[in-house]
Amino acid sequence: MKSPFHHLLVLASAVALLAGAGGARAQEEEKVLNIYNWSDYIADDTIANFEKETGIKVRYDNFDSNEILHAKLVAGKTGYDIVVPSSNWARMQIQGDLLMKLDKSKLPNLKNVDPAIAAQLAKIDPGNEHVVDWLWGFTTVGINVDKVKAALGGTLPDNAWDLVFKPEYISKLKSCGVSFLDSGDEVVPAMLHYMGKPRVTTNAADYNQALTALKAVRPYVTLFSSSGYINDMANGSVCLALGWSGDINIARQRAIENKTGQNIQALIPKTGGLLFFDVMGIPKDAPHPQNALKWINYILDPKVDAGLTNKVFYANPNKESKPFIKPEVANNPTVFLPADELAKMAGTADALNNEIRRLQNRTYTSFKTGL
Ligand code: N2P
Repeated sequence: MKSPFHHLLVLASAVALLAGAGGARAQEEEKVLNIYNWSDYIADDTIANFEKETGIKVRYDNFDSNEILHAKLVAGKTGYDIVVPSSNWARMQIQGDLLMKLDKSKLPNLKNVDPAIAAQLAKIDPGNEHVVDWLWGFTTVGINVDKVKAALGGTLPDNAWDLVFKPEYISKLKSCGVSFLDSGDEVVPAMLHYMGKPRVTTNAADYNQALTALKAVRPYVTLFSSSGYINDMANGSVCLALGWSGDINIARQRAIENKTGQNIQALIPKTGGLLFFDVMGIPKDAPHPQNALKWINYILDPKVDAGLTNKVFYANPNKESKPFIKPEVANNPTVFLPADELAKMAGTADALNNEIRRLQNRTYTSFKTGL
């Protein structure tokens, strides 16, 4: 005999079923994805192919510094579904509860991620729960080979950092245009590293020394730029840049394609550049988190990741993408660093905090403004 509660049970499960269906419906998002990424950091067809594949319309905005992205994330309600901070900044954002945990069941392509890269990122995101590598590269020195050699009388210094940080070199290059990245978290750690100190430190005396050394080269910096310097190098109006590895390679490529006659080269400093990993994350208050997961999974397709690297000359984390990378890109040691060079790079394990950011900002602003 059926229990007197039978009808009640049937009713309860029917309600549960309906609620479940309603929940699923509520999860279906409008077909929009808002992305905030660095400029010059994507292939021509990456967005169009995603839109075709998913029917999701992408709105794509650019930034040029972690400082700007971080300020927006802290303020909240950015409207963005995907953001791409560098990993040392992502650590602060994860600790500040600004990024969502990823639903890995929606990311089958995580299987393509090189375990060595995942291990690197686990240092700032234990368990790889919040972020996935977009691309990685290093902060370094780029030159117009012919102009720099001519200005220096034929020879380059042994350590490429000398070009930007030693007055005897940079003073000779001012007349052909010198650009520095417009970010305290680039210029200050680069100088600290050049001086043989950790790129991230809380020692105020180190920052004072860095500032003194930076002030000595300030008269020779003609431009502060984190994106425009690409075209300036390509067309010959900047001959020396403290910039990013891939961007300098983009300048090289543009010079070749536009036949500007400029021979641009990214250098690998003898003492190593500053390694960075830029990572995809989903803001805690993202309006379209499901679409964001679809984007991350799409990017981790081997061909899509290879397309990024082929276009912007930064390494991707995808171990299955190698066969799709053009030989001239695969063989470029400033894209895929040889193991001995990689070992020399100043790593990213020491994340930032607000105290370090204050020290960096104070040093950088004083350097830039001369006050
Ligand atoms: C994009 C360069 C981004 C590298 N053009 C710095 N994280």
